[in-house]
Amino acid sequence: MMNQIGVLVMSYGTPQSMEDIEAYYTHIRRGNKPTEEQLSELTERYEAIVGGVFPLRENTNKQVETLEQTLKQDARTEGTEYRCYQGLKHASPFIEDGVDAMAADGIKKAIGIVLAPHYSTMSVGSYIKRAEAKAEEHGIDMSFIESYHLHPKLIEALTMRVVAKLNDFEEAGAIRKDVQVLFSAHSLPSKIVEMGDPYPEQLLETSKVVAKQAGVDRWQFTWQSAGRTATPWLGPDILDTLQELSKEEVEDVLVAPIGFVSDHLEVLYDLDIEAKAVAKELDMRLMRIDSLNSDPLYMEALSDVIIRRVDEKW
Ligand code: FEC
Repeated sequence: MMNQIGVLVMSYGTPQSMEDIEAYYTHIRRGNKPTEEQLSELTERYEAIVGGVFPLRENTNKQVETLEQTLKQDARTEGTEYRCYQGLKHASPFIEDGVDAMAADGIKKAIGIVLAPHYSTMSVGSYIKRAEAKAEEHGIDMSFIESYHLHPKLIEALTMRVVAKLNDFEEAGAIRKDVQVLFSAHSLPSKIVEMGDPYPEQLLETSKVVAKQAGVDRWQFTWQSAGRTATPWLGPDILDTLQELSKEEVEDVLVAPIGFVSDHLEVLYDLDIEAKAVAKELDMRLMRIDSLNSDPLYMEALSDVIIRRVDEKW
């Protein structure tokens, strides 16, 4: 029998339908139901993005499919069958379902990877913990990719997107060097810093390298999408950053949400609707780089880290 490697591709997850939003939100809140007000606020955000559909589901499906094809096409995988399985953090198929599916197919060796390039104990770390526990139950030998935030192909894909939008700014009459580039990622509770979490540093590393390769001098990192809880979250938030930039009379802003790899609520609502509205009020022009989704370079970055890990381990 051909050598088989299972690849558990993990992603955040999104509801299947409008009726599923409550269960999804309850899962995010670790079993605590949202209030009516919280639920309708989230429902309205989904309605606002693309009329109540959930783009993350289709994007994740496509990423998993394309990654499997990319692995198959790589000459280094000849003689080994790579099979990709999906495991979502907050929706079905859950991470545990993905590991069960690998076990049902007789997979004995597997790699776990998250569709988020930067490591945090609260994000990628928690995906890994759940997959690890389930793999142990099934006796699957599993190795995890913790981060890939400086992979040259990821950097190239992001750089190309920054350059493309700077070109658009120029065509629209802006002065290229005056465009302020904002790299952004999902905020997390600020206690992660005291815990020595690598998340903020890794995000800065990606930002620095992309800025350098795209020839951008005028940039800064800012957080977005912080939770609405009483605990402090990492800042500054992008909406405050826009206010500050307006005081400095910045007119053109390019947002590069490097912590995300798909079109979904945090990009399509928090940036394209909320941040754009604030920018408009401040008389600023705001554009956003295109999301990676199933970009071939991104898929090659993922397949490269997976193949290398398999070679190292087995
Ligand atoms: O399009 C969609 O349906 C899903 C979009 C979505 C992505 C995403 C990614 C990340 N999150 C991260 C951290 C937190 C923390 C909390 C939290 C809460 C929410 C809520 C929604 C939501 N997140 Fe999310 N996140 C997405 C959506 N997230 C909806 C609940 C309502 C709200 O607060 O807005 C707070 C709860 C908790 O303590 O767990 C923390 C991080 C990422 C990026 C890495 C990754 O993809 O895993 C970090 C996409």
